[in-house]
Amino acid sequence: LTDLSTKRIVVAGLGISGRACLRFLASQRAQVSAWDTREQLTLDSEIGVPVTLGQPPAGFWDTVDMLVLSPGIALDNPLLAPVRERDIEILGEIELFARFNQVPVLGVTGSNGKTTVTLLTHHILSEAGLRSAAAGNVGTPAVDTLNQPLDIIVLELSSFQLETTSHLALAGATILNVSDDHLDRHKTLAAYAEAKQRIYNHADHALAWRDQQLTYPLPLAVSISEFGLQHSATDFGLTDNWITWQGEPLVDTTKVQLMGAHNILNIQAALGLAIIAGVTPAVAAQAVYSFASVAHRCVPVSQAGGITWIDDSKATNVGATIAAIEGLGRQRTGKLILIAGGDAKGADVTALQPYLSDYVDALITLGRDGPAIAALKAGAEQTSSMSQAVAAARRLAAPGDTVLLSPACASLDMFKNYEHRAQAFAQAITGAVSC
Ligand code: UMA
Ligand code: ADP
Repeated sequence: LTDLSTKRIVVAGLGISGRACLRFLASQRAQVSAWDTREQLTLDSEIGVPVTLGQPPAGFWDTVDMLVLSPGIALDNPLLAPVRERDIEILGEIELFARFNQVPVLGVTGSNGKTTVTLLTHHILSEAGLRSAAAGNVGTPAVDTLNQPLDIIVLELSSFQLETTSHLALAGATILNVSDDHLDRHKTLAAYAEAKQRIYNHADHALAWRDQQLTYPLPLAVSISEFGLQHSATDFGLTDNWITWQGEPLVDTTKVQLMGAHNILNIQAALGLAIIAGVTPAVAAQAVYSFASVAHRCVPVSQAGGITWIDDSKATNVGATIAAIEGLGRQRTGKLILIAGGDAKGADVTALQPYLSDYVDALITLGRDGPAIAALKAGAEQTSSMSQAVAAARRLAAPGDTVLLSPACASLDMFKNYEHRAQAFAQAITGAVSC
C-alpha cells in the first residue's frame, strides 16, 4: 500500500494541495507528473516535473497507475472520463496522508465552524503540552505533517476532501453541522451529507450535535458523545451560562473570547476532541479562555463613528449568516444593519427570511445573488460595490448601532477570496468615516 516507487502517478491541480503532493511523492521516488485542467496557468515557481495543461493528449492515461486529485476538481469532471474507463485509482491528498501517517489524528468536518474548532482543538492540545499540528482544509496540507515530530494532528476536512478518502483512521471525529453549501458541486443536500459521513468510516469515537440527526454516524456503531445547548447529565450541555460535561460545570461562557451561541457548540466540540485525545477536562477548559476569535468570523474590526463594524466575511453560506444574525440580533441594543450577497453557489437563500425579519433592521446587498437576498426584505438597498454598501450602512447607522458584513455567499464573483472581501470592507469603513 505504501510502496510508491513503482507507481506512475499524475497529480491533478497545481494549487496548495497538489504541490504538497508533488513534494511528498518525489520524496517517495514515485514517477510523477502534474496536470492542471486550466488551459492557461501562470506557474509562479518551478514545478520540477512534467506539466500538462488543459485536455491531455491521446494516450496520456495509458501509462498511468494512480491519479491524485486536488479537492477543487470535481470527481464528475468530464475530463476524468478516460480515468474512470481505465479503472485508474483516484485518491486525494488526505488519502495519501492516511496511508503513510503514523500519528493519532482527530478529524473535523461540518458546513460551518470547521476552522474555528480545528484551531481551538489544536490550541487546547498545545496548551496541554502535546506537540500538535492543525492541517487539512485549514491551509497546511496534511501531507506536509508526515514525518514531523508530532504527538497528534487535528485535520479540518472538507466534503471535497472526504469524497476521495477511504482509509483515514481517526481517534475522534465530528460532523459539527450540516446545512446547504457547495450544492453547485454536490447537487443535493443528501449527497453533500453523505460525503461528510465518510469521516466516521474508520473513527474510534464520534462527536455529534444533539439537534441534528445528520451529524450522527450511520450506522451508530462507533462510540458517541453528544454536544448541544440543552441541559445534559451525561455529555456536553449548557446550564446557566456554563458549558457542562457529564453534569459538572466546565467553562464559564461569559469569560470566553468567541461570540455567539454557535461558538458555544464549537467550544463543546473542541473540548470533546481534546478529551478523546487524553487531555483532562479541567486542563482543556482553562485553555479555552485564552483562545482569541479567528479573523473574519464574527469579529468586531472597528468602532468608527461610534458604530460596531463586524467582519464575518467567512460566512460563505446561509447557515453561517443565520448563526451570526441570531447571535448578534438577540443581544443587540441598537439597530442591526446587515450587508450580504455574493455568489450563493446554488443555495436557496430564502431560509434567511425569518431571521431578516426578526433581527435585522436594515439590509444592504451586493454581488451576483444580491437581488435574490434583497427580495427577502422590504426596503432592502441594492449596491454594486463594497464601498457603496458600506457608505449606505454609514448613512443608516447611528452611534450604538451594529453593521454586520455576513454575506451568506462566496466572494468569488467580486473578490479574490473572503479575505480580500474583508479587506475591502475594512478599507471602505475608513473611507466612509473620513468622508
Ligand atoms: N484546478 C483544475 N481544475 C479545476 C479546478 C481547479 O485544474 O476544475 C486547479 C487550479 O487551476 C489550481 C488548482 O487546481 O491550479 C487549485 O487546487 P484546489 O482548487 O484544489 O485548491 P488548493 O490550492 O489545492 O487548496 C486546497 C483547498 N481548496 C479547495 O478545496 C477548493 C483549500 O481549501 C485547502 O486549504 C488546501 O487545499 C490545503 O488542504 C480552501 C477552500 O476554499 C480554503 N476550501 C473549501 C471551503 O472551505 O469551503 C472546500
Ligand atoms: P468553516 O471552516 O467550516 O468555514 P469557520 O470556523 O471558518 O468554519 O466559520 C465560517 C463561518 O461560519 C463564520 O461566518 C462563522 O461565524 C460561522 N460559524 C462558525 N461556527 C458555526 C456553527 N457552529 N454554526 C453556524 N455557523 C458557524
